Amino acid sequence: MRVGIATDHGGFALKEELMAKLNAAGYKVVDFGAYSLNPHDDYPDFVVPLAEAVASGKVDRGLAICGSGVGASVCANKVPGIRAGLIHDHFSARQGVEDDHMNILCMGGRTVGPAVAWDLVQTYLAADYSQADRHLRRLAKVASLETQRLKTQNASEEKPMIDEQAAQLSINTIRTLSIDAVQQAKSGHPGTPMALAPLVYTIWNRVMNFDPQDPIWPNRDRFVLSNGHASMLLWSILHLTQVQAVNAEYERLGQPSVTLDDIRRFRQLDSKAPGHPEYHWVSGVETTTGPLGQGVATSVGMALAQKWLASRYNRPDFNIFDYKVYTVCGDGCMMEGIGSESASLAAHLGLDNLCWVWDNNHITIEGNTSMTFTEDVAARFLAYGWNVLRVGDANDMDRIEHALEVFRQTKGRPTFIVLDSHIGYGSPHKQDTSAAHGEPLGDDEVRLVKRAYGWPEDAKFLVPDGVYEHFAAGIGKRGRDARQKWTELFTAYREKYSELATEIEQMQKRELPAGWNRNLPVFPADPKGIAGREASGKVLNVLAQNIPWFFGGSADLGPSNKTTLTYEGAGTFQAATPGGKNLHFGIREHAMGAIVNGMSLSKLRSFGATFFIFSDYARPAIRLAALMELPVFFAFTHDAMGDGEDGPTHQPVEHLASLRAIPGLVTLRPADANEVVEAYRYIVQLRHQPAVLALSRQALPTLDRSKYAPASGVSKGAYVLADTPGGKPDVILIASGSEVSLAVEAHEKLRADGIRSRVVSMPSWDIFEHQTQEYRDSVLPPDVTARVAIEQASTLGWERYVGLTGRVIGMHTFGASAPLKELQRKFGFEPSEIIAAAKKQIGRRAA
Ligand SMILES: Cc1ncc(C[n+]2csc(CCOP(=O)(O)OP(=O)(O)O)c2C)c(N)n1
Repeated sequence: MRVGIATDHGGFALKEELMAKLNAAGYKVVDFGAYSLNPHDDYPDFVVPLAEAVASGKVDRGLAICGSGVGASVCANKVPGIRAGLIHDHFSARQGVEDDHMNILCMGGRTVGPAVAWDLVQTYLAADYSQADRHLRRLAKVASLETQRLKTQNASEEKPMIDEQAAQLSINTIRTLSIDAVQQAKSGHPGTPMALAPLVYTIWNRVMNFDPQDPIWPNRDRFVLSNGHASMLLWSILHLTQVQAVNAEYERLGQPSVTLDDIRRFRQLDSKAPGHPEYHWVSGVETTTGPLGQGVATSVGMALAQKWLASRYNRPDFNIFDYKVYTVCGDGCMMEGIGSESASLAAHLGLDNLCWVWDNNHITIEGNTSMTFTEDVAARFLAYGWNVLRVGDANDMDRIEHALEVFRQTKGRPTFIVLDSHIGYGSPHKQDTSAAHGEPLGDDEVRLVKRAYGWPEDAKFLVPDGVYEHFAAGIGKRGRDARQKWTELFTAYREKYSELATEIEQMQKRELPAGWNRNLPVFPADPKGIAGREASGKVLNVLAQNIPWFFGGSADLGPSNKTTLTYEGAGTFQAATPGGKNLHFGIREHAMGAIVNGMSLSKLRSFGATFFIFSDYARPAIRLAALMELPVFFAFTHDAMGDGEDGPTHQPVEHLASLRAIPGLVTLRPADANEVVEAYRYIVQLRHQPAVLALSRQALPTLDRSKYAPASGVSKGAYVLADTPGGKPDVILIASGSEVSLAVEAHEKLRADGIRSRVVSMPSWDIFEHQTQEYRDSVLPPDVTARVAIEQASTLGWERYVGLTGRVIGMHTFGASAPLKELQRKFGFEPSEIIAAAKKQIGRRAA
């Protein structure tokens, strides 16, 4: 028997005790809340959903509790089909069922103790309706009261009934498009779209403020599909709502972003319905998802951005930014660590504009989650501080809508909705099995499913008459009205706050404000110099003042990374101070990466920071930044052996090679303070590329730029820093970061020995690779093959620049725990080693 239970604060403790006992006794218990003890909650919010579930047969019997039990019984009895009784004694608990067919037992949480309550519950659940004539007669009279009332109601509610049919038709269209697309592609994930179509329908057509005509309207509500493998949900809804395509220049193209033909060509080359949602490829996709957990974490960044934008730009009567973020996720997102990291931070920051809906279907690829995932997820989110709601039936749109309404009303914390669903809903042989997760249903099963939906069995990619119109009348109209209202509001705002309006417009196009580069420091020559991270801190503080929407923070290493914005008024971002520009991510590097991405997707210029070694922890998000072409950046300090005594756990070796391997990511390792400035100058002007800065922990000599070439060469990725006048060099020394000054020292000694050497500072392979062949040849003349590269990192890939016969002084092992000087000696990062290598190279050529 399925037993539903609900209470407000008045019976919270009793409910918990009864649930434990019911579970132990083998009943299937559905908990309708409350999920936490909140003295301000209201019993109808829990009792009515329970009563509706009893009335519709979703649960067999109900238990409703409030302080006295009176309120619970009064409101339960308002629901048609409910016969609720407030019972305090054993006799009535039995009699109420046998005579009056009672289907909800109400109790007072403050009037019966747990032992009596358990006795009442057992008695009530054990009893059966007697069906004696006189009781049937009496109940028939009671029922006729309800029938009369329903008749009058239905007469005045004819239109919603039609809407209900159109809604169902639309939902089944999403389902069948998904099924057909996966079947045609012979790959993909049909089960989750079949289950979640009502959710996505409800969010889009009933709730979200999103104008399909303008999918980049700045104040649109955001929808993130974190379980990206269910992409057919997104392609179906983008198509049915006729979301319009936009190009990279933010122009509307006057054509749908996803056509029916794209859906027919799901997962095929050039289709706008690829395997997973891809930002930058399909308009209307808010972020690229697929690696589970990235979407939920990215949505935290979007919500954080809204809070900051509202704080800076909203004014009395001008709610320029008040968008909400709706995120759909599955078990995978809940299992991944990044989901936990970001959920923890979202609650700490009180992001009440953020709603995650968890598809609680108990199925992943390998089977039932009972194998791997048995924690109480709702309790976990309660412990984080989220507002936790449950919708016990993924097909119940009213309850979904109600939960989303509760989200919109909830202040001070994000909302987590547990949505109980059936993967592969409607499939006679595959529903609730992992077979529905990631493979086509098969032709025969598709027919059976369509039959179950009341769909023409042979129809493929069918969009029935009226479906487009239904969406146009729902989200189409609501979104258009909302955007028009906002546009008018923004016009008035521009009149009154023109400077702020200009900022918003520039930000939206990823432009920089005038004077963004004023006061950038110039560092005088200094043999002692300063650390890369120190120089970076100074530059960051200038840029953050020049560019209002430029900010970020560190994963608890701000004082080491030197990323703290220290100027007056910079502030700290917290729930109570959402205008602050210093973010504290806590020790959550992976979430930091995704949050920085989410902020950038909301058009902020965002950055994150940690030690370079821990870039590994953020790497999947950095990779997505590159895939999405987002201009985020990461200030990674302690870039090599400079960590010295911390030892090999803290000394990056393979990280440069690994990040250089990410397509589109700009990796920069500046050699001195002025190169740091130039690196930032380059990065800040990027509009569609992420960047990583590898910065030294230790002081590096500030090179004398009157003697050596200017640091502006950084913008070319590599440049001739020091040369021997009068012709071709005998040997080229190529270095990055802290090794450049060693190369310069070696160069000076070689020169003194009459050897013509050239030093090339190469802070960025990526940028250098984008220069003309002519420029590259001018820096690294092809006929000078005596070459030495010096970099405190894995040598992997350096043969590209030194050739197969060149020498690379780099790392072939992990580092060690010792003072830097000793490590430099041990691993050969000394001028003498470079000189010896250079001479050998020249000798090899001569030989
Ligand atoms: C980080 C990551 N690991 C593994 C996968 C491969 N993968 C795709 S879907 C999936 C199962 C996800 O289960 P769930 O989130 O419950 O989705 P549902 O089965 O409900 O569709 C896995 C392991 C992935 N996409 N991302």
